[in-house]
Formats: sequence, C-alpha cells, structure tokens
Amino acid sequence: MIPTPGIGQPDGRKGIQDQVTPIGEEAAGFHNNWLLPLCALISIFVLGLLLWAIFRYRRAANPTPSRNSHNTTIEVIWTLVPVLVLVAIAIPSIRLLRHQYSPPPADLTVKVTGHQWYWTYEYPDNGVSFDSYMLKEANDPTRQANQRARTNADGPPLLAADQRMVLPAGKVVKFIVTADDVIHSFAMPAFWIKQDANPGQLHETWAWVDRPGVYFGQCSELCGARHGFMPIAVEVVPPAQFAAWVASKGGHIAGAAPPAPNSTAISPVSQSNIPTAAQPTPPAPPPGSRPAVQQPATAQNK
Ligand SMILES: [Cu+2]
Repeated sequence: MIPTPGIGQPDGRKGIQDQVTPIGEEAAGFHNNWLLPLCALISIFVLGLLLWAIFRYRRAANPTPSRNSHNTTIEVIWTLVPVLVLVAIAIPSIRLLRHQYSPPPADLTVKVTGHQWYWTYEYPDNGVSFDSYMLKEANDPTRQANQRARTNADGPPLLAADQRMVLPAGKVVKFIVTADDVIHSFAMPAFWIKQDANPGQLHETWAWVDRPGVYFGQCSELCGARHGFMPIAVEVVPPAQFAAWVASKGGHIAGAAPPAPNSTAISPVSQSNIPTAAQPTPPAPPPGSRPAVQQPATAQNK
C-alpha cells in the first residue's frame, strides 16, 4: 500500500496530525477546540491587564501613589475564577483519560519490543513475529549491499521501514509494549499513542483504526546513537487482506484453521487454575460498529 501524503505522516502543517482513532479524535478536538482558545484568551487577558497597569498607573500619571493593600472583592475573583477554569478543564480531561484507559475487548494483540535500534512485532495469537528496520536512502554510505534502499512507495525518509506492522481495519488492537535493552517509546501521532517501552515491564495501549492506510511514528525516548533511526510503520488493511498477510507470514487466524495438536495443549487441571477461564466473554460488537470507549474495563482487558 502506498502512503497518502498528509495522512499518518508530517506534511509541514502546524498542529496535530489528522487523527484516525476515536481516542485521537476526542483528544485532538479537546486540544484544538477548548485548550488552545482558552490559552489564547487567558494570554490576551493577562497581557491586557499588564498593559493597562503599566500605562494607567505609571509614575508620571500618579505622582502620589495609592496606599491600598487589600481589596476583598477582587481577591475572591482572582482566586475563584482560576479554580473554575481548572475545574472546567479537568472534567473533559479526566473523561478522556477514562476512555483511554478503558479499552473495549481486544480483537488482536500485538507485542511491541523496542531494541537498539529497531522494533520487533509479535502477534502471539497468530504465530507471527518479525523485526522492523528503517529503510536507508540509496546514497547512504552505511547501507549494506544486501539492504533495500527506500523508495517513495515505502514512505518518507527516516520513517519508512523494511517490514510494516500490519493491522486489520475496524478491529480493536491491543499493544503490549516493552523493551529489550534501554527505554524506548512507541509513538504513533495519528493514533494518539505515545507509550514508553521499558525493559522488564509490560505496558498496554490500544488503537481502533477504521481507515485503511499507512501511518508512521518514531521512537520517542532518547535511546542511544541511532534513536532517530528506528521508525514505526503501520499498515492498516481490510480484515481479509490481513488474514492473507498472516498466512503469508506462516501464521494462522484464530478460528480459521484447527490449531496444531501439540502447540496449544493445556491439561484440564491447569485450565481449572485460571480464574478468568470461567468468566463469560462479553458479546462481540456487531461487525463494523465503533467500539464503545465509554464502557468500563472488564477483567479481560486489564
Ligand atoms: Cu528507541
């Protein structure tokens, strides 16, 4: 798939990239429609107050300065109004956090591991695992003879990767994020994702992308000499194409084919020790519907 200029990659515009997830749309709307205007209004108001005080109460206009030191009315106002402004910001802000941290049940899990300096993507339910390296330019002297050079079909310089993470469109994807050596950060601006990847820890985030396309991100934690050269390239494709990609990687889709007899054998005894095994799974949303981000977290997606 060929990336679309201006979607999922920087294109010189100011501000936040176009968002392709429900969380991203909510967060970018909150930022662009509420926080930025509020910041601008407060800045203009404070600047106006400053200018007014500087000119109105300058020494030449006030040979005998006022001796007032308290004004109860104005002190109540300048305490109360900022508190109300903060409460007005806190309500949508906490609501957004709740949506971010209450993901719907996942349709697909991808384990993301940061290394110095590349990413590994594992699909534990599909038996797929591979490394993803940045594609170097054709004239890069450090490019080995067996390394493919970047083309415009791969994506912009410093963002194109030799193997993209492929995701099915319209599915809830859970990312398990960790690192192998130092702290990295899995950042996808168009998904509103920036999740630290820490060695020895598993972090979780999620995305739901309806629009097929190619989206780019970068490691966003200073992780060493080639920190700037470990991009993230994600290709979102229709589910049927995703199934074909999994098969081409030697993997399998759950329910599509019987599992190998010895690979998933769990004895009844060990199964009975798993407390969540007895819990009913929530009903799957109808295909194509947007996931309800408002619903509280369940045991399955903790
Ligand atoms: Cu890194």
